[in-house]
Amino acid sequence: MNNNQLPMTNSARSVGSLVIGNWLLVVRCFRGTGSPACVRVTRRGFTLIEILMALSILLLGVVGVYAIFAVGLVNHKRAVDNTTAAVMAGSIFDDIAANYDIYYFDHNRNGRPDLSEDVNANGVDDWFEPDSTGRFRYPIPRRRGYRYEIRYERGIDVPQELFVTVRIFWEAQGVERAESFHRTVFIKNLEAIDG
Ligand SMILES: [Ca+2]
Ligand SMILES: [Ca+2]
Repeated sequence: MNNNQLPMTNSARSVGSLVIGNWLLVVRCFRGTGSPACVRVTRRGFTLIEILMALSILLLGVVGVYAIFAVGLVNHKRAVDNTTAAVMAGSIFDDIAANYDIYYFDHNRNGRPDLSEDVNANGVDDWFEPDSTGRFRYPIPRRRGYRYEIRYERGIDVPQELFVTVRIFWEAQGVERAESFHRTVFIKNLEAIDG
């Protein structure tokens, strides 16, 4: 048994010491302390096994870097989406404060702008539907790929106080995402406008 294993063990050792010895010589070469043996080794070049090992190590590194890069891209997209949604919500709040009596009134008091309701019952808020000429009927803030809904709650003590919730929707990687934003907007003559 031992006699059978001995040659293999010695062979493995000699291969191992040969590889280590070669690398030491290569290192010496780079340090400028070359010897005839060094010159011989470097002239020999690399074996296929050595090239495959080097390529494997390189591949592992590249895969790792690519994975980090991919995660970074996803996070970047998410940050851009969230920022876009926040900017859009801000412009909607400002538009409500400025144009409540024209585009955002809630005469039927159901907690959402009358013009945003689905009067023709086709599942799409009416102000997101273009008219026959392809133009949107109301100059509400919009951005391609995003949609939103507006909800109102009225203050009890202050008659011109409107608590507005804007919910922004968009699609990312095939999944619908949503973010809610809240702001209290003061509308002069709120009660008079909504009757
Ligand atoms: Ca309404
Ligand atoms: Ca509709």
